[in-house]
Amino acid sequence: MNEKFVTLYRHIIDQERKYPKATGELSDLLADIALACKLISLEVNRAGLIDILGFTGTENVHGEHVKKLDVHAHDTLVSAMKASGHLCAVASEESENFIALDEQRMGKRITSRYVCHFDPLDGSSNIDANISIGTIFSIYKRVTKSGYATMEDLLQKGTRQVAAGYVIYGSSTIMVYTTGEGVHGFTLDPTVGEFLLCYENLKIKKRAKTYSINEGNYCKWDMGLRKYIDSLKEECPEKGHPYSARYVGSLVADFHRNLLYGGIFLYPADKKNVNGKLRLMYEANPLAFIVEQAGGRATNGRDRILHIEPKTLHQRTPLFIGSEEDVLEVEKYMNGKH
Ligand code: AHM
Ligand code: MG
Repeated sequence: MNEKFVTLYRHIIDQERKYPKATGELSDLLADIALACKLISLEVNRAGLIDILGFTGTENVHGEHVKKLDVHAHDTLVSAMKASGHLCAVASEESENFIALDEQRMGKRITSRYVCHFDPLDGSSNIDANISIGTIFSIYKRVTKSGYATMEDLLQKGTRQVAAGYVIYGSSTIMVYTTGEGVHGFTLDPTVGEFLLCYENLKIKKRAKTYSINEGNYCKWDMGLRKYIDSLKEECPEKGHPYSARYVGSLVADFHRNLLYGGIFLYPADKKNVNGKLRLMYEANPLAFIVEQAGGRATNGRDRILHIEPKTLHQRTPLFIGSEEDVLEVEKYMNGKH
């Protein structure tokens, strides 16, 4: 059998065996997230049929309530996490407050050791255009010892993540995850319903030739960033300029492409969004953990993303993420050192 014929679950268990004291809870939790994402993937694939099959407004032909896909993804993840019993709280981009999960399961009192943050369906403005979208997740150990989770459990620095990953619903469904032991990717085989290993120990190029940014916001950026983007478009063979521009508008898709081919993704602060647009806990932290594990870099233009002390669940941050040398270069421009 091909040595790469490894299922996601087998891979997670093999990683866990490196730690004799591991309880298996994190492995189960990752498997439960993968299951929820398979269900979301099915629904994403059916999304284009909604009109054809006669759904009207918020009801289908049977008079059943039809949920918007992002709400459906949120509900699926929360239900799966409740059933898993390994989380004491879930925070989601789709919900204003975190959801504390009951510690009572099957008549027994349990102490769940983890909390999880989700962006249930990233790139939601692309759903109706059949463009890649995804789910992003980030797992921390709880800080409090028992009972219901508190905000202290949810608001931890990115360096404290024990696992993070994303699932991209594209031409195939792919899950990428890290537990701090490298970055690994798996493609969903829909015939058997299993995620199969396709990338082991992914590493991002140190420098690349691709940049991803919403350039329509150019007039709202500060001068340093404008100069940096201008420089990428000038002819300069020593630096490999001009770069290519690639922007899907789904962070998870832009990030995934840059992870595989190399590149830099930028969502800066601007005159309108003074703290940027993207969310620290749901988007920036998990992808920063992954990119660093792959040998890349993630900052807010000044500081490492993983070092930011979160103050609120839905806090935003500027994000510069991808190939290390490219991110270092934009930081020089941003800080007037170029
Ligand atoms: P979402 O989580 O509501 O989908 O919003 C985040 C998305 C990212 O996926 C993407 O990188 C960004 O917003 C695109 O923003 P813009 O349309 O301003 O370029
Ligand atoms: Mg998002």
